Amino acid sequence: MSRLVIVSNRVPPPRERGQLAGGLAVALREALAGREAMWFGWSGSHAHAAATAPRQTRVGRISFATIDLPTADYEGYYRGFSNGMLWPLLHYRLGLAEFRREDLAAYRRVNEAFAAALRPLLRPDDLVWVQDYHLIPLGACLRRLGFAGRVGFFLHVPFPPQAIFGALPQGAALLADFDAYDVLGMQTADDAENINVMLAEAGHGVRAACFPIGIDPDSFAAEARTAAVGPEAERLRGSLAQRSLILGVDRLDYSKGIPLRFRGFAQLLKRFPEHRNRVTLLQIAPVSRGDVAQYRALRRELDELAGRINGEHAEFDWVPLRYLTQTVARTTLAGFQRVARIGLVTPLRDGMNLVAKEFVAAQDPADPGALVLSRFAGAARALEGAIVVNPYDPDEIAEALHIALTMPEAERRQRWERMWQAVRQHTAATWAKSFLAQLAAAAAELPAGAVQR
Ligand code: ADQ
Repeated sequence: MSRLVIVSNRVPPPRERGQLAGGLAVALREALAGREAMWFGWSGSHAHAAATAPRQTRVGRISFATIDLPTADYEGYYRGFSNGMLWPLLHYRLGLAEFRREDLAAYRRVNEAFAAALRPLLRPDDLVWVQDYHLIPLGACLRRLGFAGRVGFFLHVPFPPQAIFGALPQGAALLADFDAYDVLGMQTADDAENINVMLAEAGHGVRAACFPIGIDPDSFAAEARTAAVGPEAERLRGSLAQRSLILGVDRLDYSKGIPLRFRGFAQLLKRFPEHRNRVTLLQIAPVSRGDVAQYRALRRELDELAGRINGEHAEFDWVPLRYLTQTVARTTLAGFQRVARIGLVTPLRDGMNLVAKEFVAAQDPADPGALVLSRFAGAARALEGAIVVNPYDPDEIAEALHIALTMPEAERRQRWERMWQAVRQHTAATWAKSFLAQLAAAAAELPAGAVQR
């Protein structure tokens, strides 16, 4: 079997390498298991000079190779172009995007530096799998350095239509970079359609296909079962005093629609007063990218909004909205999701949204909670049993919460069953397996006897 080479902005930190945990690592766990693999990315440290040799460590059959980056390059590449420009653009939020030519230059420099450090480590029959929007030009950089093996790319976030992507300065060059990949993966059919129209119009040969990412449903369900009878879940249950729990779990990010979600909850309390003092919304949103201005503004907005909603609606024995910006351990969260009557997932735009799938996996099949889900999350495509809302309309969120709170048990069970089947159909393992099968097949298409590119 060919060696698998994963490239992502960050690699798992040393303490997590023995037992891979956390987002991408969980998704890749099965793909990495049982084969030789290398994971390449930024070390998390800054360097003074541009070119540093990669540092390599090995844990079992996986080797981790990391490079340091000069502070200024990293700022322009990560905070500037990746998160200040591409993230809002790819989430349809042009008004929040900030373009600077020097950021784009740093983005290209860092991609070149990644390629230069990675190239000598590659073998001709490796399967190289590049992850996400930070590294779009990497494939083309590797080709320029003479790498002719198989390289695939997966975009974890949405891909917008031409009318939005077209606003990106020098966007044609970035679009052309996709052409270096043998396999191009998107989360949903809509994303694939959006990019394919543009690729075709620009005369590029590559086409994107859809590989919806998932979770490891059985292990998440088991974790939730255990955690739901653990001390934290017991404390949470005790504090609710029989009230129904509505749960929101997100990174503190403007794509997640948290302010409108809070307004939707406030509308519920206004328009459906029978739920007053009978529900609690717990929103867990650890600060992320706190050094980017738009994220600091979001935090201020939420602090104010939460204070206002509680000031207006709280009673002396009831605080309707509990809002935490600290991190909560993953296991504890799984338990909380099982305690919740409603999972409230209302991103304005989201590649997939794994929290929605985790909520489904965490439920008690005998008495499951209901999921209120934005139609603009990739997950809405698969989770047909969810109560789907337009997250821009707080009144619609309020109505969906009311429906969920009053839904008969039989309907909850029937909806949950459909969602559970979907969560088990598209898992982290099937995602990685189907992508890698296509990438491996890219070489098989070469005519017999042909020299590998
Ligand atoms: P994210 O934007 O980070 O990921 P999401 O898919 O919801 O969004 O979450 C990824 C992981 O982070 C999940 O396992 C979730 O449990 C965890 N997480 C989220 N909020 C948390 C919190 N408050 N505390 C602890 N853990 C939390 C990007 C894209 C998504 C896409 C994923 C995977 O934006 O659309 O689903 O990549 O491709």
